[in-house]
Amino acid sequence: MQRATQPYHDQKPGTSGLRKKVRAFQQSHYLENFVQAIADGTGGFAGKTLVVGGDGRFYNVEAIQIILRMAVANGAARVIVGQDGILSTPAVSCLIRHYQADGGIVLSASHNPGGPDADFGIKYNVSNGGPAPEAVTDAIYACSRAIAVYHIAEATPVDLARLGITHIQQTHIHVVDSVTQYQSLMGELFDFDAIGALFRAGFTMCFDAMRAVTGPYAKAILEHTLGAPAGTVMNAVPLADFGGGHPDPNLTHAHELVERLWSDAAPDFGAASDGDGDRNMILGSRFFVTPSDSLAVLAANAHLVPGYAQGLSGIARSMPTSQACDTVARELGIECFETPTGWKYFGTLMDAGRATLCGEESFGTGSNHVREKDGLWAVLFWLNVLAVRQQSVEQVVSEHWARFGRNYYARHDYEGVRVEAANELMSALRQLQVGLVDGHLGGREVVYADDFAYTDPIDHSTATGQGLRFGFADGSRIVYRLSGTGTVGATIRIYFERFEANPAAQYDDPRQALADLIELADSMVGLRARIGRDQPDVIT
Ligand code: VG1
Ligand code: CO
Repeated sequence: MQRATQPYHDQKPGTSGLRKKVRAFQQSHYLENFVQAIADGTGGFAGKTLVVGGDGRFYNVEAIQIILRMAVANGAARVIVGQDGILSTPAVSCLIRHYQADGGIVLSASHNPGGPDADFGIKYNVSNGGPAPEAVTDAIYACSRAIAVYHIAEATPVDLARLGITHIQQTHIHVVDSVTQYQSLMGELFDFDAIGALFRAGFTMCFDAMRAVTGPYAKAILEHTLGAPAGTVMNAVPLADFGGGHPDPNLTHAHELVERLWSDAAPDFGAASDGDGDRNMILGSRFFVTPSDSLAVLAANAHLVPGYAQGLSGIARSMPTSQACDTVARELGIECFETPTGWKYFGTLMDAGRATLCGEESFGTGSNHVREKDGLWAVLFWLNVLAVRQQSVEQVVSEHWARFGRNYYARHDYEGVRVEAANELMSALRQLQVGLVDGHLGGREVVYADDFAYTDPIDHSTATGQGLRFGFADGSRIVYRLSGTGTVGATIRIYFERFEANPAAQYDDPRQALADLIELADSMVGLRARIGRDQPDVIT
């Protein structure tokens, strides 16, 4: 059935798909328009195989039923759906690759809160399993602005609880177990026997699923397969509103886990994942591993893990991610790439066999086993490394710093800032950059000052305006970016990094090591006064 519609003009995908308030998605035809734009912008769904699933947040199931009826009306041959509509983002990527699907639709707003007054999102992934590159999202956006009709079948809702195949017109709708395929991929990469032995020897861990999508995956793998005691996974049942919290694995939002890891009865290892299961936080007993360090440690220890024992082809990190992994890449004699923020920029490098591990400072780590970042994968990688090295998290990281030096790192986020104030701040910073190279800022010599631009080494596509960088002669830097995933006002992110080669001179507290840079970032254009804030909302 064909229905007439009118375009919405705000359906431009951001860093990771289209994210809006649930209420925005509930506007008449809003979701339908975007799904039709995905079909139209990718050559139609006719004859294609798609994977569909989401993180279980409010509106997940309603959206899936609409997408299924639209896939039917647009002529799709086959749709693979996770049971109860549940699929983590890395599991969608895994299934697209496993079934050699043409693409996939992920319903999630990741770490943003869920519920009728909170956030929803929709993202299209292409046939390599990764987020659509910009050329594709541009085409989808263009279609969304010109849309006049969409296609939707009349059909009763598909029973998403029941595994198996339903036929509607020419389309086979295949409801699959959300975990099985993903778990089998993890079993190929990691030494499950060694990790199981670690648990049998009394090693303790706590995994916080934050009432989001990784609960069923973590239970199945950690508790039911690897033998971790029941209760190792906390907040394991996905809820439509994540229990009212932010399912964001950092020291601020995963505070329940953090309290346990800093308590007298702290387990040996702590980890958390986000709403859609692609982020991870790694903790030791009273010890926090920055995501940038985690990437570097995994790279330096990859030879200990079966799936990576044959060596890494290269490492890729997003520009604001610390340069800790660059040092490891140099030592290993492999390539290291610096890309814009967002997992979509890693796809070409992994497809071309140039990057094996990829990471972002925003608690994202992954590899070429799928084309998304993967929270539980990072946790299993750490467990495998700990099982082989028989050391604590703190020992592993301290030895890493002693060998490679330490990149002190922090990110400050100012959320819900007035859009005009944020834009004015960015223009003031751009002004300040003019003619700044070889000059000084706060007593530091400036060696570069620019707006990060990127040319993909594989397909030569370009991205500009990816973050204002101020780099200093001692290797330290400050980066300013506006977030592309928020749904209210603007979010300003400021990233600080400083390298210390000599372990003897190291500070315990990164805040101390970065104090001068933080002060400078505020004073150079009067940041706090401009946006009327005393302190950041979140520090990671
Ligand atoms: C943020 C992170 C970025 C990440 C993106 C999607 O984007 O900074 O590194 O790729 O979220 O992650 P932004 O534009 O808000 O800085 V997820 O787990 O929200 O899909
Ligand atoms: Co996420």
